Parts: sequence; C-alpha cells; structure tokens
Amino acid sequence: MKRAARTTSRRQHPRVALAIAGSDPGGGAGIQADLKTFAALGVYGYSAITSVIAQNSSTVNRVAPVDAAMVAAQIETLAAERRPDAIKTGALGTAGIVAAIARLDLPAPVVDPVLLSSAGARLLDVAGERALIKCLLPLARIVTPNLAEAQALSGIDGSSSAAIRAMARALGKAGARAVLVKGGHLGSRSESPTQSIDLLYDGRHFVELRAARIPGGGAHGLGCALSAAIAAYLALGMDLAGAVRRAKRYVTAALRASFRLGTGRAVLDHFARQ
Ligand code: PXL
Repeated sequence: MKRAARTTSRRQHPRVALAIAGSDPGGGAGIQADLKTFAALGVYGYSAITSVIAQNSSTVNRVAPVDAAMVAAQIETLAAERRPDAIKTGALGTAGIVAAIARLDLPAPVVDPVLLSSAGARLLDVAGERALIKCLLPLARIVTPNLAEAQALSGIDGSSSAAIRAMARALGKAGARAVLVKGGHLGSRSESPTQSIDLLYDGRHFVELRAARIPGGGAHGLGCALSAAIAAYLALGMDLAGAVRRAKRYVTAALRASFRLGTGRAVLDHFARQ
C-alpha cells in the first residue's frame, strides 16, 4: 500500500493497542519502548503505568509501584472511550496490580512476564510472581518469557531444547493459550550459538523461529519491543503465528540498528527500516 493510502486507512480505522507496563524514563524499555513500537507499526498506542522507575541504560536506582486501584482506573478510563484491539503487559510491580488487571474485562493480553530488569532489579515482587501464574497466565493470548523467566515460572531447570519444551508445556498447562520462550539470552551456551532461536508452542505444536544471532550482547528493552510488536500485529488483525513471526523480524531489524547512549547496554532503533 502507498504511504498516503495507508495513512488514510489508519485514520478511518485506527487500531489501538494498550501497553500496561513500567516506565523507563530512558526510553529503551517499558512503556516508552512499547509506545515507540506501536507507532513504528502504525498502531495507536494507549498506555497504563504500573511502576515509576528511576533508571538509565545501565542502572536502576529506584522503583515505585503505582497503587493497584490507580492502575485499574487508568485502564478503565481508556477502555470506557475505546476498547483496545490488543493488549500487552510488561513489568507489573506487585501482586495487587496483577490481580487488579486480571479482574478487568479486556482482550486476552500478550503477557511479557518481566521479573527482573536487564540491570537485575526486581520489577515484580515474589507474591506478584505467584499471582501472575495463578491469575494472568490463564487469561494470556500468549506469554513470552526469556529462559530465566520460563525457568522461574515453570519451576523447571536446564537450558536444553528438551527442557525448554517442558517449560513451554508447563506454562501451557498453567493456562496460557500459547507460549514463546525466547532464546536470545542463551547466547554461546545454546545448542545453536550462531542463531537466536525462539520456541513457539500453541498448546499442540512446537515451532522454532530462527534468526541469525546479532553480535553485541543484545539490547535493553528487546523483550518489551517484541511483546509490543506482537500486540501491534494482533491489533492489526494478524493471526498469532503471523504476529509472532513479524514481531521477530521487527526486533531483529531494531537490534541490528541498535546503538549506545552511554556506558550501559545498547538501545534499539525502534524506527529502523525492516
Ligand atoms: O526489559 C524488561 C523491562 C521491562 N520494563 C521495564 C524495564 C525493563 C528492563 O530494564 O525497565 C520498565
């Protein structure tokens, strides 16, 4: 489609995705990264902030979860005007926030089960981890853990492909309709060190999604961009497997164009040409 036609279609039939996540004032991860991803993919972005976080690309200095009722109020106020077409959740802070979100009548979310920041700070407390398993996984359209998150949520150790499949099955059993275990953090320890392999499980079948591994140790906010891109493509009407494939292509391009702002981790170019 030509640019003008695409813009007209976007204005006549705007698609809306909602990010429920923590704030990264540095713009590399969290809500700010989600909104850039939605914008890059032509979807109107709604956002509800769960935690205010003082951080840059190398350090987290302070985390202040927002009151759970205030998180619910942000979402209810938005949905009263326009129900979002798709939702993603990121760092949720506390069990109270997880429970408040699970009580709302919303489209099935893309759940990025963020437990720690890339700098190692806890972005969901221990009770919140249990609440996520009990209340949010059963609602999830898809859950997108990295290896450490898949291990923590499933209680299964290891990093072989058999172990990763067992983790995906366990998260499916916990109620998620689909599971994407991201292979990015496996690095040179993986069975395929030159490739980044994500495993998609839809409750019946496994599909391996491969991309050439991009050297440089990844980037801050990669998982945020991936889950936001999946939600954006779902909002545009794509089926889940198509949305996951396109989202992986999107973050691969954003990672290839990543750069550093200071001494911390690289940040993505959310607007890189695909
Ligand atoms: O990438 C995980 C993540 C999610 N959400 C927020 C973050 C981070 C990583 O630092 O800051 C707000």
